[in-house]
Amino acid sequence: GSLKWCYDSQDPKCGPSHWKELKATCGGDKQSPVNIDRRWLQRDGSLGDIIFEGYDQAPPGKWRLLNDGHTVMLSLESEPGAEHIAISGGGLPGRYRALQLHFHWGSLSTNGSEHTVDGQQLPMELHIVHINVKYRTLGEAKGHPSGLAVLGCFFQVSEAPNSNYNTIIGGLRNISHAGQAVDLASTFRLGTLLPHVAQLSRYYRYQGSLTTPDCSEAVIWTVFEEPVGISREQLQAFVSTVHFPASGAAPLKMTNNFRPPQPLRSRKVFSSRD
Ligand code: B30
Ligand code: ZN
Repeated sequence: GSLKWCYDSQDPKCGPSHWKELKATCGGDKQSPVNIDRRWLQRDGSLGDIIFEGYDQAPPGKWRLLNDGHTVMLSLESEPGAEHIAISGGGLPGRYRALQLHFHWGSLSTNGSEHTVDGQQLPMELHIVHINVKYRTLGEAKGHPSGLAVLGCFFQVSEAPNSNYNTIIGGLRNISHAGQAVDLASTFRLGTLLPHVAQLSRYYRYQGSLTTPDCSEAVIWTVFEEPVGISREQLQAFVSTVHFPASGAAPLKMTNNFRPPQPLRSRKVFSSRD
């Protein structure tokens, strides 16, 4: 797509409040992210454990990390024959294959996430994007309310660095400029990026959209309750290393690449546990 959208930190004239002028869907009734108000959660006993396939093995090939101009993205599409990474269960209507993961972050440790909990923003949020295996392309999946399933993980500042993020963070210096990509030095088990296994059964679930234009309302959202710990220095590596596409003279640091919470309207947010 060639939609001229951006974040306010780049230029308020093309920031999130203007996206609906480019794409009417961005002003729709089922937009993401949302504030998760814990007072209004609806317990859904049918939301059992998510089944993770391939999250436990490091894939044999290389993984490519990309600065796509608005986020840092790791492509997870496996070459034919390679191990497939997928999720199912957890109330999802089928099996979903992993496409990519990416991050949204702030400029201070007090902002950065897209979803908020009781009005509180966390410093960063990871999204792992999956496509319903019954659709062949992203374009096709975007036309269906259960076409995509995104897993969202919050981060919180921890004293100790989180070594599970060393490979990704180590790659950032090579994708400082928009359009740059790097093959990571090593692969790793995707599951190591998630909260502790024992906490993965605690999540929020609601029906929403992509959080960037075209804002397709095609996403079953799963947001884990438990944040992942990451040190201040590791967070700072995102803030200070990666840049938005150069528009003026000096390249602009990639910060605050999050969309603010959108109206919940008639939707409910469900929780898997009390
Ligand atoms: S999110 O998880 O809701 N933030 C896309 C996938 C997930 C989310 C947002 C967008 C997506 O696939 N967008 C269309 C393709 N993108 C590439 C990309 O994956 O993100 C092209 C683009 O935007 O122009 Cu960068
Ligand atoms: Zn995202």
